[in-house]
Amino acid sequence: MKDAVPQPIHLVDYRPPSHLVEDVHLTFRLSPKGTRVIAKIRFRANPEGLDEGNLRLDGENLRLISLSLNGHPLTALDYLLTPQGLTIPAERLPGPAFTLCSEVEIDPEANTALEGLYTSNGMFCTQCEAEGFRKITFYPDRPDVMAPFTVRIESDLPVLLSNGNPLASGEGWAEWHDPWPKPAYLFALVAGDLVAQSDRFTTASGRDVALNIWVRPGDEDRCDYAMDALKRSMAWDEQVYGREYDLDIFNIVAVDDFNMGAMENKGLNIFNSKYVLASPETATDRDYDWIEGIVAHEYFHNWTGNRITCRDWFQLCLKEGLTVFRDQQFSADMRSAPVKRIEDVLQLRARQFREDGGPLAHPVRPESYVEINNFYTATVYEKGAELIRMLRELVGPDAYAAALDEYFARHDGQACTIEDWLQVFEDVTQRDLSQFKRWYTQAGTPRVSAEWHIADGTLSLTLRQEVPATPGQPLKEPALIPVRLGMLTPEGAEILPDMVIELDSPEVSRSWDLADLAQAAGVSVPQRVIPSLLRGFSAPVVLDAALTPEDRAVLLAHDGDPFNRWEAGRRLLREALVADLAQTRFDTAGVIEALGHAAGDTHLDPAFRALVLSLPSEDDIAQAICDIGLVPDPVAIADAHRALSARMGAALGPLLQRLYAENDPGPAYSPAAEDAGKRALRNTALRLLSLTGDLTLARAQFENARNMTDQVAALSCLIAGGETEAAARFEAQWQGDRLVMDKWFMLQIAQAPRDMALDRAKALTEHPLFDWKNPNRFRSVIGALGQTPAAFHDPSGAGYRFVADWLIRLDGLNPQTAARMSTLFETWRRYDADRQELIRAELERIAATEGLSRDMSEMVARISG
Ligand code: 0A1
Ligand code: ZN
Repeated sequence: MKDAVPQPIHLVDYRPPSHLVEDVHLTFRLSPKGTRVIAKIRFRANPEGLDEGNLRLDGENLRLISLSLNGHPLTALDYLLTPQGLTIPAERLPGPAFTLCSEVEIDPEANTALEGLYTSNGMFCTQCEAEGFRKITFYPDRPDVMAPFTVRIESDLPVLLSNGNPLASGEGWAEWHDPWPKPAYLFALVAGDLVAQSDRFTTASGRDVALNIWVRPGDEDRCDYAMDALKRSMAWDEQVYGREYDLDIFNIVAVDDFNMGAMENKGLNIFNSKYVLASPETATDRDYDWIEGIVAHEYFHNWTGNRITCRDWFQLCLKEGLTVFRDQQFSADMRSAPVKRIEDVLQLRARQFREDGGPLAHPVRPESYVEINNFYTATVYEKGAELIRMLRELVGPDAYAAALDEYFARHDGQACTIEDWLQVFEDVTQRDLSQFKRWYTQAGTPRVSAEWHIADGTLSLTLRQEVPATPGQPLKEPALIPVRLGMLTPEGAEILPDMVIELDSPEVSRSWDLADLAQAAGVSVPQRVIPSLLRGFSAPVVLDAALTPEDRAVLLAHDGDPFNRWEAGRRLLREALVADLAQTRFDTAGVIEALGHAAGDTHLDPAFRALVLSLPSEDDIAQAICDIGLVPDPVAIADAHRALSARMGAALGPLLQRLYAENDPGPAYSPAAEDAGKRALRNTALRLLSLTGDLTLARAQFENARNMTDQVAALSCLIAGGETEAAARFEAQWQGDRLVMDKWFMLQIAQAPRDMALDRAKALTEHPLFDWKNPNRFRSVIGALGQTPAAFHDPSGAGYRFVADWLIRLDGLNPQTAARMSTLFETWRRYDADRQELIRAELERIAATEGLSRDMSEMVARISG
């Protein structure tokens, strides 16, 4: 029998809690199969509670041992127990204030979902966001109930950690107290045989903070970078946002089995070990980037998420959008800002635009959900961050800073909404933001089109917008879109001072006297102009502007805005690929030459030049083919992609050889931006050269590589070139290292010649190190196949079947990770009727699986549409 269909939860149904929590005392008697949790919770009635005053506590998979109220034991007649929780009717409560004590037993070892308290390699750890705390004890597990926690842990394990400051400890026990009221989703506990790399930080007001990164013995020499990133984050948040840390200790723990990247638990951040551990030999520059960004992200949550949290889960973007924006600002300050912006936009387009254009499209603040874990999406996170960026663009950096000061002052210690957030901006700027708010409530990526012409000495520009229909939202209102722009002459001179036009209706026009512009810019009056639109990617929209390839080449060579410079080259590459696939004429040779010029310009940052030479992804091309009304063929796209790379490798051969030779940062490895940029450029050159079929350089680099960035780059080229020996040697070298072996699994699929990837993936699932219960390993094999379009979309349907089989299997064990990966199917309507039929059959097979999780049922239903 299938469970009853889970009912959606709606934002409009929000009601304040009936009771608030004064404080919580928890005792954990840890044991892998039977952990006892004793909770003593002081409640008081919420004066703002609207219901009849029953006490409703969430609780799942808990074996109730005992329950008492103000010291009096309760019997089964005093409460109602269901699989979702426990209710004590108002008439059984002793008054508005009372203390509830409960004892429950849980089984951490059987917890394969990795939500609540679980074990990983002999260590205990927790993951409570979004609704994991209810798997630990009976509690009002909702973010608007905030309380100080005191925790006692009893265990023989040597390291026992929880939130806040240490209170006391002895042989086999430790006590922690967190004075800052917090919702249960920020609770954390860790117990294990761990070692720390330790340091200290003194805050601006002189608080001495102990910093620890806890890892398994043997990993302690791989924490330097995470520690360095943490200290830089703490200093940056003081300098840029005036935010200081507020406890005596800050702990980070690395765990191998983790569903997501990391978690911002108060004072005790828990990380997927992939985002903590790094050494030059085992981690790539990209890994270092991720570690820096994620350490910062979790740390910044201390103020945006923990001190000010969300009223309910519909407000998730309140903490996530703002914290992503803050971590993006931090990384931009640590590295090259334009390169960081390009990388962020690449991610946004690859993940969020893809989501927004398909059956899973939802507003940044959704209005309903079945399973909240399914809404930790690129839309909530990345588009959420874009909204903060636009707001800052619209009000200006000074008003933004003033608004943030006011936000922290007004709402510290509260659980807030998007309305609270926008109200602060309205109060500080006196600006009506009701139209801007549509960005939070309307799904879909707006399309902006531009037309311009010169007549009678006047330059006119018209911008138009359209917000496409999305599931459940057929009609949209115009959004408020900040379009930053400039204008160039055909010779590449800037003729219009950089400005922002607020596109706030379906159509907005501006005009300028061309002679005035020319005079101010000190150039002669041009016959035509080339607009540089959406500079810095000032809004998350798709831009249609009728620029010719020649116009784009001018922007690539001269645009004063680095983002648009890169964008021009990227559009040219995309047009070349689309023309090849659609068999239309296009001057690809001219494009390659223009890209070569930019890549060879030594005044430009090497990291930027590497981005100029990199091709759009196969998935981007599929989307671009759809946009011109054709049906993408993933196999043809893979071939065209490879052919264009090879053509670039051949046409730019001498330049690429030179870039390779000139950008060697030398034998000492530094993860800092300058050296990483050189390696990026060098390895991009290596890739293009190798795809011409000449693997000499790649072989030499593989032999001599002294860091993982260079080793992986060389290995990728060799695998793509059909050589298998290098992969075997890599395996022999690294088989004892879990994180490096994740790369090995992934590369053999993602880099394989397209007709070999699926067989490889199947074979790798038989490998003794394929531990499918570990989310990282599962993603590096099943996820890798799903992200290799030509193999996943194999016309036989075997790729779809492979992924669906494994999703069904994983769903029985770890619904959250399985459901997240079902998004591999989200673009299915792009493809031809045969492929659609094959995918539909797999979606139906998943949906019909006995005992399917709520997570997966919701996802498959939404994807199927
Ligand atoms: N809040 C964390 C990420 C996170 C989200 C959900 C989780 O379980 C459903 C776990 C972690 C962050 O933004 O870093
Ligand atoms: Zn976050």
